[in-house]
Amino acid sequence: MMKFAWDNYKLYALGKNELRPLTKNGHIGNMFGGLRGATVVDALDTLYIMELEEEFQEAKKWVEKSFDLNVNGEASLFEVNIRYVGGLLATYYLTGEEVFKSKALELGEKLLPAFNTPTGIPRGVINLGSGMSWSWGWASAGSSILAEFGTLHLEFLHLSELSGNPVFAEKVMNIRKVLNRVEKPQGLYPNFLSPVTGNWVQHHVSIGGLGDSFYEYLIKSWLMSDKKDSEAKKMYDDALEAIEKHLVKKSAGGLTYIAEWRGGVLDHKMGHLACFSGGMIALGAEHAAEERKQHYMDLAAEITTTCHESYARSDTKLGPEAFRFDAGTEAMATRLSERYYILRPEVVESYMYMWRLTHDPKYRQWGWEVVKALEKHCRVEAGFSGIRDVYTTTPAHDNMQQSFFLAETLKYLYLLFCEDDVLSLDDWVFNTEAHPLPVNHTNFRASVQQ
Ligand code: DMJ
Repeated sequence: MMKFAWDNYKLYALGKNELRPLTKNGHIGNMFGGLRGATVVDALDTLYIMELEEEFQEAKKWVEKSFDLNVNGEASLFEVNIRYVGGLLATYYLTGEEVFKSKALELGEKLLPAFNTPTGIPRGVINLGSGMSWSWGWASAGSSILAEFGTLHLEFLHLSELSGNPVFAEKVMNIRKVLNRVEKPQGLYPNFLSPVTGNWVQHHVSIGGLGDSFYEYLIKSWLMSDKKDSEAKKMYDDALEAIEKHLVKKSAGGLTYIAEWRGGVLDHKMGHLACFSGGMIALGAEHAAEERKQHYMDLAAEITTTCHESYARSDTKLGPEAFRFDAGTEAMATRLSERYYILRPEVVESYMYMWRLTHDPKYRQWGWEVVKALEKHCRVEAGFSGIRDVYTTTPAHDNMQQSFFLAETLKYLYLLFCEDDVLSLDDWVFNTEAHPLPVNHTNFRASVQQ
């Protein structure tokens, strides 16, 4: 599947950001500020891990010869960080090849002006040429988004480690300081924060979109520091406790889910994005206090089962963008606009963690069901495509092979069927785009002591 996805990207779209597999051309989009080759950079480590050597060399050659960082355009700080910086760092650590390190550092420097705000909380959009930055037009009152400014920590610590320049670590440690200072309603972290005042702008809390990877990076920061960054661990433990108290619910049919919270009122909906949380909670459970371990492992398994149900209850056996638990509905989309599947990884990500941490064979079976469904409904003549409605067996295709399909979905599926020592969870943490970063078994210099 990886070879097919890559070969078609290479044939029809090399150097563009994504492949359009129906029209057999490339897509550029507006997330990466003039940067190109998002699929190349996102795919590098997956090709390498899968030992697709020829294909890895093709991708590497593109990075060496054609990857231009002197661009001028509006980029999402978050997306550039998780896909490009994360992809380059991971490939450097896997291969030791300097080109990936130097590109990561050069790109990291270009992201720094986004932090020039009164609080140091970065804005979401940055012009990679001029360094000007601003907030997303859709984010209320010029706010910054929790999942965006809260998903820089892992990559930025490695940028400091590799460059010897503490500035990257200082930027993300300051974000943590601001978050520690601000009052949390019921211990929860709302999704919108003002980069000017450092106060919340709205009280919407979600472990899905807009919040998700902030929580993921807390537990992974602790793991990546070889369990030295106890502040991150405490923030994770406290946040999870508040989430469990206020957001975790059981449906009439017995399915455990994590609702969204709007100023105290619950929205009984789970996004596909929220399905990463089964894996995250399992990863944290391993290191929880003895008396809480089993409790968190059970919670992780229940959430993963719910996400599996969202797949199993569809005609394609792929899950919708969001599913609900209201008016008699259980784990199904109720709105037409939520029935699509864009090759997202979160459900197989949780299967991979659950498999590694429990070795219950059902997770491999569930992963195999996804493989079969992808082959049946998403494989088209020239690549893999998202589908517009998971509840019909003849779905229309969206004509987009997302770069995260190669970075994450196929990588997690591959790891689900590998031995545990392939990228062992003791030695690597995966950034939120599934790019593996090494655990620092020696010591992170600047970061943790500050
Ligand atoms: C990916 O880019 C990352 O996993 C991110 O954290 C959330 N969205 C996509 C995949 O769904």
